[in-house]
Amino acid sequence: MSGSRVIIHVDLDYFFAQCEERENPSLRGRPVVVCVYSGRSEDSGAVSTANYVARKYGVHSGMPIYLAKRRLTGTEAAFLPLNRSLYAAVSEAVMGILRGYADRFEQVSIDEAFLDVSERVGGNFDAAISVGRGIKDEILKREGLTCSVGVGSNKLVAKMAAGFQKPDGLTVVRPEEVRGFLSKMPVGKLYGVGRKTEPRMREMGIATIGDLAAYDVGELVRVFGVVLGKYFRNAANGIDEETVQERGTAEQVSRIATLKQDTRDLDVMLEIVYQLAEVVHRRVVELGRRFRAVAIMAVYEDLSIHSRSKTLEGPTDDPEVLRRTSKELLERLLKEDAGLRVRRVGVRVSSLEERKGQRVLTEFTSDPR
Ligand code: TTP
Ligand code: MG
Ligand code: MG
Repeated sequence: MSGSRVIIHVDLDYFFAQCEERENPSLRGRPVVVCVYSGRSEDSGAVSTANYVARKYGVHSGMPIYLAKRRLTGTEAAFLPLNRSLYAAVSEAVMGILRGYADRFEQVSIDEAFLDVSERVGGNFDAAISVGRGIKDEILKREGLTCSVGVGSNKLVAKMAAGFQKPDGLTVVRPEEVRGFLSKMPVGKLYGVGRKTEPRMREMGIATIGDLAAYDVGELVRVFGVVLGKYFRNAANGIDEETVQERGTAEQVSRIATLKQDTRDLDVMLEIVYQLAEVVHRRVVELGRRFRAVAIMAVYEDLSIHSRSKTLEGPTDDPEVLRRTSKELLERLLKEDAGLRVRRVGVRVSSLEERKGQRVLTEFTSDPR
């Protein structure tokens, strides 16, 4: 393996609406809004997605349908119900194409995926650009769809690059360009900074990703906790070690963090454990899996390592079960251990199983992994 990893992120443009345009070319050029009707009254429900013509009128995912209608008054807009089986079939075809371009492949949602191409391009970004072009051409030719592609040295940068120019974009961020690329963007654009976190950061005087990168890490940890604080710090600096992980192949997911001081205080430890549990949970959901076993581990002041684990009655992806079980295991460990202070704590889930069913409407949380 040569030095730098090369990761490609692909995200289809206005995916559901583009599928509809493809099936019905008379929609092209008109505002197209795909709706999730709640059924309560004629226009109740939310916008699933809209094409870029409709977006010019201020229509976007999540918006109430009546509001989208109001904004599109006087236009030739089409409002369409979801056609899930169409989107699922198109998604499957596209993912099949993408898989052929990757050394390692990870589908993250119905319309996006990461491709690790490090080996096939030998670490060369110019070669990766050709791969990106090849992907765009083939998806257009075979499926009649446009997508946006990002190339970067890790998943975070590749994803941000793909979002930089949409629709039909191809953006490359070389390792030496990462800082410049990120630093002037508003902090809300950073992957993981969601609707709750952004205003909080703005209050702290953090307006851009560059501001966040330069912010005192101790203060970030104090405000957001050690797990998120460090994540924000790294992400803002374009650092991300997360590997491209084939869905269905992960055996376990774990996260570990160092406590501010060695301690045996349950509450102090739980605060960190809950943060770790949240990050682990997100990752499991991202991988499309459920877990059957949970473990807690602790590294003590003498550097000995001990853990406690539990097998659940059945597979689950319930975050509350993970929290509750983690707490129970930590309490048990502290009761049974040698009484030394704890330096690091970790949370692990294993016995992962494929999660069946729809991810479409649940995968859109905007806060961190
Ligand atoms: P996205 O990739 O987030 O959005 P998009 O493909 O519609 O538009 P973009 O060009 O910006 O990528 O989501 C993929 C599909 O998931 C989208 O077409 C519809 C669905 N979706 C929802 O149903 N609800 C939502 O809130 C979002 C964001 C997406
Ligand atoms: Mg998309
Ligand atoms: Mg997407």
